Amino acid sequence: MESKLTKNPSLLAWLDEKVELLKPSEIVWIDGSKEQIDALKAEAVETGEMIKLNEELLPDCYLHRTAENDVARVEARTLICTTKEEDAGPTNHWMDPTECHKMLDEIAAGSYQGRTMYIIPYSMGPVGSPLAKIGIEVTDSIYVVLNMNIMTRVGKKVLDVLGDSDDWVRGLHCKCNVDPENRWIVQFPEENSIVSVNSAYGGNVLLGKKCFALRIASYLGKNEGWQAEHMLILGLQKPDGEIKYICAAFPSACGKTNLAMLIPPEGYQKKGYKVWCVGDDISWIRKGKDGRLYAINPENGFFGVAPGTNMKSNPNALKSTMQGTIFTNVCHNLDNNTVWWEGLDKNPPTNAIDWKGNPWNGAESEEKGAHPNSRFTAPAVNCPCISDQFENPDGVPISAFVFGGRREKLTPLVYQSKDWNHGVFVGSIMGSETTAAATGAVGVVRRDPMAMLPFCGYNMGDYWKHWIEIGKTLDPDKAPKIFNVNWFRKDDEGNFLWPGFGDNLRVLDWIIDRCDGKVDAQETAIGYLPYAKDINLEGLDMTEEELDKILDVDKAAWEEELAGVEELYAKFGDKLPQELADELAEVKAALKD
Ligand code: SAT
Ligand code: MN
Repeated sequence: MESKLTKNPSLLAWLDEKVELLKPSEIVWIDGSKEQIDALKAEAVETGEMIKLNEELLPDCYLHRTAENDVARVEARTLICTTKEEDAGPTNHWMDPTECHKMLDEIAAGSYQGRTMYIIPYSMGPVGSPLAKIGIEVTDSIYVVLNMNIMTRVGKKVLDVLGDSDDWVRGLHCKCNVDPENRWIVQFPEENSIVSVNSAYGGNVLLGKKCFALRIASYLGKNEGWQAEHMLILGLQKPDGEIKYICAAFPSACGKTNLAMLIPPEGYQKKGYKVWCVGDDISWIRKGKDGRLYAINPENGFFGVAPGTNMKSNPNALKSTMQGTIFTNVCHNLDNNTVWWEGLDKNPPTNAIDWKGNPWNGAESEEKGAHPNSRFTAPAVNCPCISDQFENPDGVPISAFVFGGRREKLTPLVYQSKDWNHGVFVGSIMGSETTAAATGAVGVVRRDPMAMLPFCGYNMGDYWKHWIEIGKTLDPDKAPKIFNVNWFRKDDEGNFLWPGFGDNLRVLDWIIDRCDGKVDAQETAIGYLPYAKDINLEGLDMTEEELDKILDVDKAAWEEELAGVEELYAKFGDKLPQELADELAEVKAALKD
């Protein structure tokens, strides 16, 4: 017999409905105890769902492989179901909620037969924090339970905080038979609910992450006067010991995790610079009593891209994966029962199993050992540079918002917006070359406003309006300054023009100096750009002239870019805030000067 962990009436009624629909053979409440989690790990190993890795080299670490057709988020099958189609907006896929429930019920009906229903109570944000929110995920996958246990705060303590309230996000996941033709990831913002069927891949099934913490939360934030953003949070400690916090938005697989855990270049380290990681993917942001904006990271772990992570690119991330981590779709080194991925080191294993489960010899194979979107799920506490503010229920005060994308040409290394509304414009025109984090073509430029295109739970026109409204409530002296960065500029031969990684600190340093009013900048048509002399190049094999090449504004190319922005804006009709239309007109006029 299941032992229920709560008497919450709305929760018990909802669960009764789900049991009726899904017909599980067994029901297990996740209480968050170590004994229960350990037993589930053992069970997953026994059934082959996870492989236990070398206990000495990677204690408490596991490997999991998803189905070959189930390795990334599926945006075309991700729906926002609002009563009115217009409320989902032109950049989301929409279906009528009643119709969609009917379709999903038919897919889910009876799908738990012979399986266990796991009930996961979880908190996004420190348990009990005024900025936190509670969700319940029902799933038939142990892998989901174990990942949620890393990515969120899970267990009985969450139900104790919830009490009898019905303010919680309903999340249903049914693995079914991972049929791509019947795969749907559906948000019902008006019902505070999420349904995900026929997938077992991270972003589609760890419902606390993109589905709740971005899509549902962005909608809640609009109604409740706060913001859910696809942003990392880092603290930059200056030599005097003061720490300034930055939130930065980049599309998936553009280096948010690397930036959030950055190790300063040697010269900077010697001076006493340090970077502290508060979060690597999502920020929940709200105005504090002192009138400044405060952010928390609602997550409790990192769901990071494995390929390219190494001791040079991100030693802190790599160290975070050394225990208590679940690896998904990486390569299995049979010689020592550890894991490997492209870009980990130059010694691919020769006696290995690739992400598809086939024998693999890294010395000979043309195929990749790990999937390009293979991931590690690592506990945040493992991170050597985790901020001491990570558990602060009130969050950290934000000095700067930074937007950015992956652009080989055009966008300069860094520029600052002229004011808040212009900053909202800068975020809204973000474009980035696509990556393996979502299914579809890789490497084509798509507009991805605020890196929220796949994650905004309502009409993006209204979302921009919300940004503008937030700005109106802020004293300009207290509002974060807004910037745009691009680490990915290349020359015509395809070589990167900026070293990136730890050297990005040089740019963050300029950003904080701008926030503190300590450094001048040149006014251009697109915003304030640094003078090359003000970016510290000490210790870099780079001249000011070379730097100048990525601190340029090619007016003709920008006019072309803005034509693409106009196309995007046109989709929103009268939902486009007048403020953004005005900003666009102003930049266009300035480019003509
Ligand atoms: O798979 S996730 O959506 O969680 C990761 C990402 O795409 O950023
Ligand atoms: Mn992300």
